[in-house]
Amino acid sequence: MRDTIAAIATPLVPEQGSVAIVRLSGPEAQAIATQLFCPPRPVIWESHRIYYGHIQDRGRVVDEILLLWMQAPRSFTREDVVEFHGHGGVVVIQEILRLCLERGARLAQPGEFTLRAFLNGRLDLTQAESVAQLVSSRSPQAAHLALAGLTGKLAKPIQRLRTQCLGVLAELEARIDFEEDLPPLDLLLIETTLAQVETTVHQLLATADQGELLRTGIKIAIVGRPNVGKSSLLNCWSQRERAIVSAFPGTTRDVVDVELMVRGMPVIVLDTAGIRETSEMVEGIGIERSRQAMAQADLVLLVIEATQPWTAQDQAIYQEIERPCLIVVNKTDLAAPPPDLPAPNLSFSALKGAGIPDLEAAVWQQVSGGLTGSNVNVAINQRQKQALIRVQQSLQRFRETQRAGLPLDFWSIDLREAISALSEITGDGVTESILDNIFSRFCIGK
Ligand SMILES: Nc1nc2c(ncn2[C@@H]2O[C@H](COP(=O)(O)OP(=O)(O)O)[C@@H](O)[C@H]2O)c(=O)[nH]1
Ligand SMILES: [Mg+2]
Repeated sequence: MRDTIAAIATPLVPEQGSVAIVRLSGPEAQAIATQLFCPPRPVIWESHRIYYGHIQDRGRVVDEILLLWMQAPRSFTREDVVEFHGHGGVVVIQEILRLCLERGARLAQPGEFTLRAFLNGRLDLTQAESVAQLVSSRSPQAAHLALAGLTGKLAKPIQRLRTQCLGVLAELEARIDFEEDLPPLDLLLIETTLAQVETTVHQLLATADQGELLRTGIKIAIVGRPNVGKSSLLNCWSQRERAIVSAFPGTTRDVVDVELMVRGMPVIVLDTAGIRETSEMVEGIGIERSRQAMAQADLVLLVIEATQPWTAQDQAIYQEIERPCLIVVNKTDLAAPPPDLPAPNLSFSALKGAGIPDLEAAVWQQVSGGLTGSNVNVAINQRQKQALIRVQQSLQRFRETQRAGLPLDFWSIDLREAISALSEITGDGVTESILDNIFSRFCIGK
């Protein structure tokens, strides 16, 4: 029997939020609540009802609250759960928590409510991880992916793969144990089944990078010669006067960053010092930083100006770029873009604010690599990616073992390894340390 845990489930920010919640989960939840809660009339406890009353400590009123009672197993943790919804603020809610702890609850570890939901079979591990992802989502796209995971869109294909592998394993094991009583192995069927498994694994693996980008966002560096309008582009795109714009070349000395949303994806845009030969020290340091930003970016926007042809300087900067690159031809209010540019390009005018939809479309295209927003249904995280790579490797070894004509026992070792990697993703038979690692990244109260 597990103990009863308690935590503040809402953020603790002074003067923010008009409701604060303490959550209790475990066998003693109701007993602890009864000791603290004073309703105006005697309460007949009914699950999933809200009760009005006060929290009292030895006759002293601590807060006026609403109490939500959810009886096991119809709760997030599948345990008895009580939530006290108090008036917000930092002090009072902490006092309610303290009273719960005094009456025998234990302060929950980060992620422990979700861990219990997992241990009690309400969620599998992919869903539990999606809870953390949903909470930390910084964009609608990322939240969309997390919700897909939470509703089991990732768990289902993984379970299907596992069932398919188990089917093949059963065939093998049966032959190992009772070879003489059974028809020979259907090698063709095994091959097609495992080929299907590999295709799905491959497809899932392809979602990892997209998922990562949608969750954490991408970095875009704006680079180019001095005075082509890099800072103007940043200001125009972010609709803020973030970077200093001037007619003097060499104005921007340091990297300036702004966070934007492009089609629901978080994007950090870095404006950099114009790259040129200089003997001026501070400008030189700035240019060094431009180069660093350029090397670390997921996408580089090389800005040139329409009033000049593609110059030797543009070419020199272009050759330094080792990341995916788009050329932005700025100042098209003054002249038409020069012909024959060496990379995908688009027309822009920071002065007129023209070209932003095209720029965002091009950025999205570069990043999503053909996947359109709503088509990204699920995305695996790094842990799931590592496990799927193990599945891939095991199946590869399976083939080699089979080709080498080794006995069936050896085939089954490889297959078992694939099954165990799949089980690790959903949490069927995971180790304590994997769980610790996953749930320690949650916040307390989740
Ligand atoms: N006509 C025109 N001038 C621009 C445009 N964008 C920037 N400028 C001007 O070009 C000069 C340099 O701009 P700035 O953004 O500081 O360039 P940076 O050195 O590349 O950051 C400033 O005088 C801007 O007003 C544009 O789209 N059209
Ligand atoms: Mg500038």
